[in-house]
Amino acid sequence: MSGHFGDQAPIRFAGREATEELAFRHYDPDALVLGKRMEDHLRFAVCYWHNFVWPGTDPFGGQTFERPWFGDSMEQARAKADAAFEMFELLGVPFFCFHDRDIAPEGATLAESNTNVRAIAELFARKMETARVRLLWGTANLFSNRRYMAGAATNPDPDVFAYAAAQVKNVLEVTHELGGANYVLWGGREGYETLLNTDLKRELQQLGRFLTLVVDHKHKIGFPGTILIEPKPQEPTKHQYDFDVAAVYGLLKTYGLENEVKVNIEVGHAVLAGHSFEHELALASALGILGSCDINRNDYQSGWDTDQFPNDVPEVALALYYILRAGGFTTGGLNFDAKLRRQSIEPDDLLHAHVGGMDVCARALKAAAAMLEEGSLERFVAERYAGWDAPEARKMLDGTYDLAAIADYVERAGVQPTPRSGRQEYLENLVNRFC
Ligand code: XUL
Ligand code: CO
Repeated sequence: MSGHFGDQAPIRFAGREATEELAFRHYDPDALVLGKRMEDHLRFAVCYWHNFVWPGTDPFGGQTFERPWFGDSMEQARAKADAAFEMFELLGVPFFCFHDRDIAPEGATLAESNTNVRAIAELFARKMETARVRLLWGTANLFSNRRYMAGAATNPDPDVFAYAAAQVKNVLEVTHELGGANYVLWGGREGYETLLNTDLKRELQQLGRFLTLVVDHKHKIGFPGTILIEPKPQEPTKHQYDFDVAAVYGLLKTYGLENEVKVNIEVGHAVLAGHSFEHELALASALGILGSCDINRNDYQSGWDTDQFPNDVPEVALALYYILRAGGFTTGGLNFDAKLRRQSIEPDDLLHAHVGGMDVCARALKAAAAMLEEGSLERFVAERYAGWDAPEARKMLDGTYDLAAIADYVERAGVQPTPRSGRQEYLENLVNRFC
């Protein structure tokens, strides 16, 4: 049957020697890496919004993509679902993700909008009876409509807080019914433009209460998935309360939610926060809140969120190295929160983008696994801190020694630190041998 992607056959692994353009050269779902299938390591997801909703606009120009399902009718929403599931099948991805407003048109009232979302979710459920694709996460769009221009949970108007809470309740329940592995809260506009009109302390308390309400409802309905917050430092608002992993951890600690909520780390958001992707991953792992990833890349020149498909193997390899070291994903995965460039207007540009991204991640996974197996990096770090295993060193950390006792020890033992090389260049060369 010919669909949106013509008579394109499902895309298969064909190895490095593949002659067809649309083939996986590295992503072999069944290949074992560190004893686990590649598909189960990477847990790829296709996002609904950039692929099937975004019209190709930029600040200077309007729509460049012409998709037959663009429009506000339920019929178009169903056609969009058909194209989406066609693409999931062609790519063989195990997961997808959506916002409520991606999948169905907004109605005149929230009840009407929720009915539309439910109708498409029922269509998804029917399609999922035969399709292999599963839901990685669902989320509510609490940022596009003008009612949310001053935030959702952090809005000065309690009616907006209530509306947002009701919207999240619906999508959380729909996500649960579709067997979603996670539920995501991206801050959207949870931040502010100017302090001159903002009660920052009050807004933070509202955000804490909102998060608690969501977690309580998750338990009430028995949703077994993970609640994830997706940090982003700015854009759309000048100051976002969920700036980065550290800021989100602070929020979670403040509201006693650090064992309930994890993070969905996006490459481009890490870059906007002035961090590297692997820094955010390593920090989240150290704090015990590493959940899932939005995998894309950002333009280091532009200063905004360009959401490009990943194509830098060493960058992704380092990221996957820290994910593997953290034990890999449990409920999380790699969601391609990435969009085409606006001149890529052919239907198969969507396929090329994902095939390339999946191959980059597969190459990176093999490199990361090899780094881990070879062990030099881990050994170097372990040896660098080996001094802490000595009895006197332990006493400084376990509370045996106070400041005075440490000072005595320095005198008694004639402690004289000897600087040692951090060997950064050697380690960078080592990484390059695997990528
Ligand atoms: C925005 C962003 C969102 C979230 C889901 O920058 O990344 O698409 O991933 O709301
Ligand atoms: Co994202």
